[in-house]
Formats: sequence, C-alpha cells, structure tokens
Amino acid sequence: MKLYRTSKDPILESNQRYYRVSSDWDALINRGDLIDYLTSQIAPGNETELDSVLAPIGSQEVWAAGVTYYRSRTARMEESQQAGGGNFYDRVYNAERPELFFKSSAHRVAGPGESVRIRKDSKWNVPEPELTLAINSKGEIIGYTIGNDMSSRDIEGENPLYLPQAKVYDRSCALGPCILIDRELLAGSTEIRIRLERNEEAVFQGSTTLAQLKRSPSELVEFLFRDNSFPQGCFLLTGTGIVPPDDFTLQSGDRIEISIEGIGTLANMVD
Ligand code: DO4
Ligand code: MG
Repeated sequence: MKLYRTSKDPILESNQRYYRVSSDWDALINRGDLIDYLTSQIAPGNETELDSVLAPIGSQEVWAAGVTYYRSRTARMEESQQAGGGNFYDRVYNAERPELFFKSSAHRVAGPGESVRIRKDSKWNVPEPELTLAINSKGEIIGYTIGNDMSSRDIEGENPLYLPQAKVYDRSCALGPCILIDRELLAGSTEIRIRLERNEEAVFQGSTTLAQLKRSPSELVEFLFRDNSFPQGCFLLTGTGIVPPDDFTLQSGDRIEISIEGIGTLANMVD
C-alpha cells in the first residue's frame, strides 16, 4: 500500500487503484492501527483519482544520518582533507554512535515536481538520494519514502562545524512521492538510482543497493529516539551511497530524478 498526501484528503494506492482517506495527516500516520485502518478504507465508495501530490509530510521534523555508506565516508574524507577534518569521517563510519543531524522542518521541504534550491553562497552542490524512514511517535517505522539531502560540499568541506549551513536552508530537502506503508525491512537487493539531467541530457547517473548501508534502519531509529521525543513522528534520511565525481556541481535548471524500487520516483528541478 502507498499513501499520498494531496492538496485535499490523503490518498491510498492499493493494486493500482486510489482511495480517499478522510483523516488529518499527522493523526493518520500516528494511528496505532494504521494498516488495519487503511485497509478498511479500500472500498468502492472511496475510489478517487490521484491528483496534486504534495510532500508526504505534515508537521514532522526531518532528520538525517550521515556517513552510513563507504562511498560517503571516502568522499567526505577527500573534501575535508585540506581543512584537517579527514579522519572524523573514518571514525564516525566505524564508531558505535552514528552521525545524526537535524535536516529540515516541514516548511523547507519540496514535494514531487517542486523545485529544490542550491545555496546562493556555495559553489559546489550535489543531491544526495537517500532511503527515508517514516517513523511514528512511538519510534516505530511505519514505511519508507525517498529523500534528497541537498548538500553544499564546499561549505561542509571547509570545516565540519559548518555542517548545518551546508545542509539546512530553504528547500534543501525533498521528500516523496508517497510513503510505502510497510513494517517489514526492504530487501538488501533494493536499488536506489539517481539520474541528473541538464538540457534534457543525462549528466550523471548512479546506483547503489541497500546492502551497502552499514547500519540497520532500526539501529538509526534507536539512536534518534534515545533522548528525543517526536509527538507527531518524524522522517529519517538514512545517508547517501551515491556521490557524483568531484568536478560535478548542480546548476539552476538541472532535473534530479531519484528512484527506489517499490516506492517510485521523486523528480525535482533545481531553482
Ligand atoms: O557528514 C556529512 C554528511 C553526510 C551525509 O549527509 C551522508 O552521508 O549522506
Ligand atoms: Mg546525506
């Protein structure tokens, strides 16, 4: 089952049919009986069309994990070498405690088809395609969506203490197109793919699988909820395993397409 947030009611997709779900978004994703309730909405009288899809977020916070793939560890070590930050990334990759950082409040998040932004004061910017966990207020993973952790690599590489500025700015995060409602872990063979287009031509394509993710989703959630409450639930991006070559930077007008098997495709233009 897939759950979409739209400009009207939430919409459930089941067997390629769409059903209206009359509920407030925050209340819905925190229901203890979510799967049973959604199943009860699959009725001919509720059938509808899918229209005006928004980011699948109400008032949740968005957090992110970093350096959870070997590719990310290596890219970060290279970008921060001159600043003397290099071995922090190796250490966090191997440490028991993961890197977790606040990524976005809901108002900074772009939905499917909306534009993401690159920072005005940055010259080296990349998208980060990440499996994203949808978590309820009890700390239970209720499903999965696609996240784009837009990042300014020059700011992050200049000094690791600049991380919040490299990561958090208006429309620096995209989520969508839906939440795949599933309490089971996605298979290690699940592919994450990205395609970057400029003037309708591919300028970068990459892929990875969840088997490359060093930490389990439940381990990341356990650390996030250790001493934090999330009354409306939250989203947690699980880190990137795909980093474009160092001579690549996003430009205004580029198109970013991120696909995860079983969830769908999140497409955004760059403002
Ligand atoms: O520590 C820097 C951020 C890492 C990150 O966002 C990632 O690995 O996805
Ligand atoms: Mg990231």
